[in-house]
Amino acid sequence: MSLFQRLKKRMAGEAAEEEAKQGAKESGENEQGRQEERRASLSSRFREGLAKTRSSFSEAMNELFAQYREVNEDFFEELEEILISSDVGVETVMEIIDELRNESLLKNIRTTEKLTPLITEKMAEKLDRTGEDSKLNMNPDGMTVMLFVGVNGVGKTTTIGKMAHQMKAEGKKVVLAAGDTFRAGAIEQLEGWGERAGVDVIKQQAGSDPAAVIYDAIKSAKSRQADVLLCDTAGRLQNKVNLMNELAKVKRVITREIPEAPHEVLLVLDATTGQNAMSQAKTFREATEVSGIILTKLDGTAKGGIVMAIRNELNIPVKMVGLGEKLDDLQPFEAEDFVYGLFKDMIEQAPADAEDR
Ligand SMILES: Nc1nc2c(ncn2[C@@H]2O[C@H](COP(=O)(O)OP(=O)(O)OP(=O)(O)O)[C@@H](O)[C@H]2O)c(=O)[nH]1
Ligand SMILES: [Mg+2]
Repeated sequence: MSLFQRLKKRMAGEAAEEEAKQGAKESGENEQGRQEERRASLSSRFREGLAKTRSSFSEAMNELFAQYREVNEDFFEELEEILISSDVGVETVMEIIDELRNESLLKNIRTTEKLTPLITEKMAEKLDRTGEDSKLNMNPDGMTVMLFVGVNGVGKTTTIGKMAHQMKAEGKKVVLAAGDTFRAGAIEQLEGWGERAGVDVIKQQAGSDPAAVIYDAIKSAKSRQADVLLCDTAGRLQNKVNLMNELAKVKRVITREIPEAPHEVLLVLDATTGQNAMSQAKTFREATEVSGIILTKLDGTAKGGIVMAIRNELNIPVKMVGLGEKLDDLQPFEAEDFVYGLFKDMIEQAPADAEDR
């Protein structure tokens, strides 16, 4: 089944799910009803989080499709512009447009209407190109250590709070390490998240050596038999050599204590910074081994296309996305969910025969 058909099915399925949910409510809230409700609320959160991107994207696409009924060179040029202005990334856009051009010739697609499924499929393909696993790497026997890195204000501490909440809900014992000893108020901020999530925070006083804090945290977390240790770090500018060296030191300390750790080095990027996020990723990748990206504030941008640039041009998996400021606004990244969130309106409007292309 093509992706487009799957997405259309899903849309019908969700309508049915909504009905089932209603039914379950009326028949007195059984367990199945509650599960369905939870699933529906997760996927609707993804859709809500992408609302800004979707509305500006669909608006531009609707205008484009209204203007062009026939597939021609001008159409491709304008499509190219829309994608670039959604921050999809020039390299990725070029690939998409070239492939669309070739395939529309090959498949003899002449009307823009019939091109919609191909566009959604191309975009999903770019998101899924490496087929990479977006699952977090967990230590199967023993404590998992995750290190969070990134520039100032991208959402490292907030993401740690959200993740602690989720992991605790899954029944894991989580401990947080207050490795940002640099910024005023950073330790208290992490403690606040610790309280909200109901997990312990290991700290030292402000200004102490972050490597020492992390060392201490590993010992304490081990003795508490924690399943997961999430380590906060100070936001660092890409060009501050000292801070970058400090990060390398923190990582060495972790590896000395647990040879296969850190199990994840998660680079947190702010989606609202667009192409700047790309250059941050490149610099961090040079300074330290980044195992995954967490893209925050997707809810705050109309240029969610940045996910595609990151996925397609960096070769680092996007493991999770932040869709808001609340505890449960962190979601695993699923290419299909993303494309669905982005194209919902267009899929709805696509002609019925577009799906059996
Ligand atoms: N809308 C939205 N806001 C977010 C998201 N994630 C984080 N934020 C907000 O971004 C701001 C910065 O978040 P922090 O977690 O303090 O960022 P940080 O990377 O730890 O910053 P430093 O410690 O200064 O380096 C806060 O106001 C958060 O509420 C998100 O997914 N969506
Ligand atoms: Mg912080």
